[in-house]
Amino acid sequence: LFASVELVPGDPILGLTEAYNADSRPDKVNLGVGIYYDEQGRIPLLDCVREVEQKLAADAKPRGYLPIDGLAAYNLATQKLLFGTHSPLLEAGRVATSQTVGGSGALRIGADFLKRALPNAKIAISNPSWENHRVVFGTAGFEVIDYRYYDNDSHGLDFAGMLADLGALEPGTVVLLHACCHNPTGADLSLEQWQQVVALVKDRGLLPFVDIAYQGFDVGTEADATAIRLFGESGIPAFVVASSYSKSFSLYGERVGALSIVAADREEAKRVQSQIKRTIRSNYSSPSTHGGALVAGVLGSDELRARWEQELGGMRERIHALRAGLVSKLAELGAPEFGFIQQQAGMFSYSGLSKAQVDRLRDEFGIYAVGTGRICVAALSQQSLPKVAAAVYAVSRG
Ligand code: PLP
Ligand code: TYF
Repeated sequence: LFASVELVPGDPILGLTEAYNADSRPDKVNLGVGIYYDEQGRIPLLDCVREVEQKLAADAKPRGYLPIDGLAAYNLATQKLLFGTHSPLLEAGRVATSQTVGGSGALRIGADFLKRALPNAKIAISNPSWENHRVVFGTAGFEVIDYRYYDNDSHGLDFAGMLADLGALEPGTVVLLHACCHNPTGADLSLEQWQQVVALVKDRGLLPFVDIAYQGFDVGTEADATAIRLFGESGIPAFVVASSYSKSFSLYGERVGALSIVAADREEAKRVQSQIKRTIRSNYSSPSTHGGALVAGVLGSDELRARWEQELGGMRERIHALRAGLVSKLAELGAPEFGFIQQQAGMFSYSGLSKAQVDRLRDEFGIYAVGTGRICVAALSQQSLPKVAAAVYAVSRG
């Protein structure tokens, strides 16, 4: 029956972890997948999460289904975190939010909804972008086009190219934007650059689709939501936000995300939400209970929320220190040209290493990075740093 079914190549990033796991070298380092590891090389379980989890276990509840669009307390807390506690959009009832199966689920439900609502719209994504963006929107039936984003030579944003390409898009085109901590490059827009992009998007009648998977990993939860806040203040009639707590709560496997759609008014938001619910219903019916309850439990308590901000700040500051450490080690070794790594934001750095250099890192040193040269800085440790710096230096001079 399935004789003609073709074998699909594995995900390049997740495939790296498989290869890493199979490697028997004791000092191997996995800088492939986008996961934050602590100094001991473990995925942290945040204290604030542990506390809610213990309370939930002590007062164990039956597991009924959640509503199609998830836990109301979770959605409300998510809206405040994204749009601001006193957002006029929220007060006007213009935002329809649904708990989704991770940020990935938010992207896919959003894509399916948009394809139905705007069947002729195309989507523009940054070049490069998280590879799954192209896959998700392509699978939902979108024609995916690129806009310029990254300049390999300067290791930073190609902002002029970005503006030129966005300015040439047909009105009505959906534009996928990374709110902060761009995956894979680590190159972000400044406040002034965001203001220009928001003005351009508004002028041109484009539909922003903001992906925020790393809120709190660059500057803080408020500052990292700048793009959402600016679109919120801009007066545009609609935009979409896909958000994820996978990283910010270190809850990768709980699949905690949300889709928020800003509509023109309360009544439009209601109609949009009814469509979103239908889309979810026909995919997975309703989200799971546990992860949402953890996040809602933390964000619903002033004390636990403050502790979360503190723990998130700890992860953020540790990444900043690892960036600085890597840059200074490389400079010490005689490779000062890697200074740009310190300007990049979030978990990732586009290191500028070629595919051949990445292959050498793996084969000769047991260091795993993505073939594009993306390294996950959040997977370094003070212990692995000297080895990684020496290896990067060696392959960059080879
Ligand atoms: N968007 C971006 C840019 C990401 O990097 C990721 C995860 O790596 C996601 C969305 C999806 O996150 P989740 O694991 O919550 O599905
Ligand atoms: O490292 C990255 O860019 C991601 C990580 O269900 C990832 O691809 C892995 C699994 C998943 C979502 C994201």
